Amino acid sequence: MTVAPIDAVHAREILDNRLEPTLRVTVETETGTGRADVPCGRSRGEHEAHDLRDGDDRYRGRGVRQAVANVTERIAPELVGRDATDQRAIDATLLDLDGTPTKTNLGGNAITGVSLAVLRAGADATGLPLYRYLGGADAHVLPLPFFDLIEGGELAGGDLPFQEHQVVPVGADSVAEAVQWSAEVYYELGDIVRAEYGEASLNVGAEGGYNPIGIDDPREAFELELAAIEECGYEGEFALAADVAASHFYDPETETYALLGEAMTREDLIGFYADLVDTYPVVSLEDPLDQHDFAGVADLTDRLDIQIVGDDLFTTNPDRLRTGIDRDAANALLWKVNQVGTVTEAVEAARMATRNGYAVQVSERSGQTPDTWLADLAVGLDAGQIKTGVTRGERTEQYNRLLEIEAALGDAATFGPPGDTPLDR
Ligand code: 2PG
Ligand code: MG
Repeated sequence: MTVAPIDAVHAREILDNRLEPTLRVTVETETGTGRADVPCGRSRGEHEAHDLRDGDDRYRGRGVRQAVANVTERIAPELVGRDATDQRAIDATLLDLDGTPTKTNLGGNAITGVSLAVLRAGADATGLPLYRYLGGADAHVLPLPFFDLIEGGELAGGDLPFQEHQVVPVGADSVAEAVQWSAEVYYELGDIVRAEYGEASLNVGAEGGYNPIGIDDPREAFELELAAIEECGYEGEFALAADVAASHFYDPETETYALLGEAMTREDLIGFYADLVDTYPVVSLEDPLDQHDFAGVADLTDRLDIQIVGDDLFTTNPDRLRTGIDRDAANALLWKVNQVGTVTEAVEAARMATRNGYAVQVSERSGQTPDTWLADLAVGLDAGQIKTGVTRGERTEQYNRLLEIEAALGDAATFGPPGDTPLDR
C-alpha cells in the first residue's frame, strides 16, 4: 500500500542565521507536505558529508544554486511516485544516485534536505507529529539540554580555546524547569561578565553564548558559570560540560595542543582534563582530543569517569562509530544528521550507539534556521540529551518546540537520559 505518493520535490536557496545561503526542500505528496531547512557547521569534522557550495562570485562562493539544481533536476525525477513513508528505500536511492562515500556528487546538503523533507512529508501524510512518526507510540523522553553559556574557539571572537562551556541542569525534572533555570543563570552570568570584563563581553558567539573579553583559560569560564549558578541558588542542580573541539588547537606536525601558552602533549592535556574533572563538577567533554586520535580518546575515556562525546571524531557516521566502539573510544555520540547526510544513516548511528552502551546527544549546527525538526528528532530518537545553543531565534525555537512537545505529552513525558549514565556524579 502506498501511503503518501510523492508528487513533487522543490528546493530553494534561503538564508541561515549567519546570512549564509542554505537549502529549503519541500516534498509534496498526495496527502501532505514536508519541508526542511538544512543546517551547516563552521567547526566541521574532516569526515563530514560534503557541503556543496557554488564557489562563484555570489555570497563569496557560498551559494547553493548547484545543490538546489541537484535536488530539482537530478533527485526529484527519481522520487516522484515513490512513497514518502518509505524512508529507508528513498534514502537508499539518494545514496545510489550520489554514489560517493561523502556525497560529493549531489552534495551532502542537498541530500540532507531531501531526506528530512521526506521524513516530514511522511509524518504529515500520516497525521502524526514528527517526534511520534519517528519514535512511534512510545516516544516520550524529553532531552536534557546542555546550554553553551560561554563560547570560544571557532564559534566566538575571544581567546578561549574551548569552543563551548556548557551548564547542564541535571537537577531539573522537566524541559520547562531546565530552560527556566538555565535562562536565569544566563541573565545572572550576563551581569557578572559585564561587571568583570566590560560591556563588550555581552557580545555573543555563534550560538548565543557570551564572549568574555580577555579570558583565555577554560577554568575561568567554568568559575564564572559556577558563580552565576550559585548566585541564582542552584548550587548542586547544575553540572558543567564542554565541547573542547580540540582539533582546532592541535598541531599535527608537532603532535601538540596549543593551550594556555603551552604546547601540550596528549599526556599533558589528559592530565589537564583529569585536574579539571577533580576541581569542577564537569560531567561531559566533547571532542577532547584530535579527531583522528581514537587511541587517545579511548585512554581518556578509560581514565575519566565522565561522559566523553565524539563529534568530529565520529561525524555521525556508522563506520566511524564502529571503529570507536571497537576501540572503546568515547561513550557518547554527538548526533547531527547533516554530518552524514541521510536520516537512515543518522538513525543507524544512533541505534548502534545505544545498542553498544553509548549515549546519544542530539546537536544543532552553528549555522541553522528556526526550523524545529531537531527538537522533534531528539524526542523521536529517545536521545535523552540535546545541545541547541542559547539565544537567538534559531536556538530558542528548539526550546519552544520541546516545551510544546512536553506539554502535549503531559504526564506521559519523562525527562533526561536514564539514571545510570556518567552524567550522574
Ligand atoms: C560543534 C558544533 C555545534 P558546528 O562543534 O559541536 O555546536 O559546531 O556546527 O560549527 O560544527
Ligand atoms: Mg563539537
